[in-house]
Amino acid sequence: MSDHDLVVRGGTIVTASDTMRADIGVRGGRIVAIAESLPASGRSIEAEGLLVMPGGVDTHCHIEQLEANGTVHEDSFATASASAFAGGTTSAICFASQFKGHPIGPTLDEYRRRARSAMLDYSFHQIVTDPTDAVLKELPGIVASGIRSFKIFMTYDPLHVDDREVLRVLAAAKRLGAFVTVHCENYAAIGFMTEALIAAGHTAPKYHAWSRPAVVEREATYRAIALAELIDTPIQVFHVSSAEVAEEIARAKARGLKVWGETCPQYLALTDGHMDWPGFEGAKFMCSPAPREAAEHERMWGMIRRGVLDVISSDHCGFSYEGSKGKGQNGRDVPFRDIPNGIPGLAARLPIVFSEGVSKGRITPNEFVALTATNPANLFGLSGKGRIAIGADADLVVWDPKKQVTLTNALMQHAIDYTPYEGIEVTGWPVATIRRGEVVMQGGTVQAEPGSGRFLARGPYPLTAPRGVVANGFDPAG
Ligand code: DUC
Ligand code: ZN
Ligand code: ZN
Repeated sequence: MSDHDLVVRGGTIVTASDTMRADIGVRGGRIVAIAESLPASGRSIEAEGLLVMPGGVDTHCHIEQLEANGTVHEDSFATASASAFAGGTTSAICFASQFKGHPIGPTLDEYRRRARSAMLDYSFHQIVTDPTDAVLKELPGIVASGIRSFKIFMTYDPLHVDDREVLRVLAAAKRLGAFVTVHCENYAAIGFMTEALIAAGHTAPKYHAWSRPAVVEREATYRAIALAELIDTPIQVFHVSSAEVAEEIARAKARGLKVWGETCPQYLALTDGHMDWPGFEGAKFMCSPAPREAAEHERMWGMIRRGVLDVISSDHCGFSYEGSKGKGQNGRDVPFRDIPNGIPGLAARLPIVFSEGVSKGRITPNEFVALTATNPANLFGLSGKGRIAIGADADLVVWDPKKQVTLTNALMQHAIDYTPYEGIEVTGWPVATIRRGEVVMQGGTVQAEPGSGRFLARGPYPLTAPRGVVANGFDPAG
């Protein structure tokens, strides 16, 4: 009888803390041996001259998300899984969104049903848009089912919560031991700017960025941090676009608050200039917060190196350029306000971060692993994910650090008809992806059974516990 189902042989293992030349033995979907040389048994993957890293963990993906206007994001759990594997990612946290005025339960059931076709391992962030008393009563059951994080939006019409509602969600999360992620942009300011721009005839996609400059994000980030401090609830600020926003997180961390910061490849590789492409093309790059000026990229890498931003997710979003569900769903002559926000990036995330980060000497390979796998797994309580250690899930990516690739939409293997990263040259590319010991991508060919992805139920974990510090010793969360 062979000892291992799979041996990854001869590679350079890179974890968040160590680099070593060793073989990895896998049995029953887990890592059971890490040794200088393992005997031949089961299937082998030859990794001589290649890096072997934890499979990517993408804790911010909009997959098959249901919109209030009745549309559904175009990437299904099956197609998004294929895209994830193509890019070296093996697990993701996506979103189950509440519709305002409705209970969470039935909609969450619908997400659970849709996710049954997943091939990657997944969990959900529960988006809370309407924290009424009745909805707050649903939250304990949701957390007990393993959904241990919420997302709140400080802007967007069908999703936005006001400050009092932010506090209600933060307090509920504290009571339940759940972690809160926040989309920080000032709703009223964006509304005001949008009206002013449109009144002045500024309707093209590029004015999306003008309607929400960094100050709008910085103000909301400051406010979210202050509200989280009031309740003593740890938060992660999602998709930080610029250093002046990250500076608010740095100040919070320096004061000992439990505040973490996420950024995304679009804030390291795209600019506001992309939204000025001719005609409707700029819509391909419209996301919120908006990509900033090119000079911001280097400042953001500085924030990453300082540890202010400790997770890089994709914020993958499924709107094609063409078609009735895509960027032009409301027509192509509409003002920027009526173009859906969000860009796809699940498959491009690791290649862009590796190329811009490691290949260009801005971060080490170990920092790359920390940012794209280990930190997100730890922060969201995905035990067994994001590391290479005995007993961990055998989620691995075998990586060619020298391979040069020009990104094309075909390489993304998603259901979206474009990639905003088309034509970008990267150095570093995944040659095989292994999910729980199964080779699910090799040489660009994805092979996995729809439904083989597992729901990752997340139990309590200490990292995101409150600090136990409240003003005047009075705990407003009860
Ligand atoms: N921003 C979000 O917050 N969510 C989805 C897409 C986007 O651009
Ligand atoms: Zn967001
Ligand atoms: Zn998002």
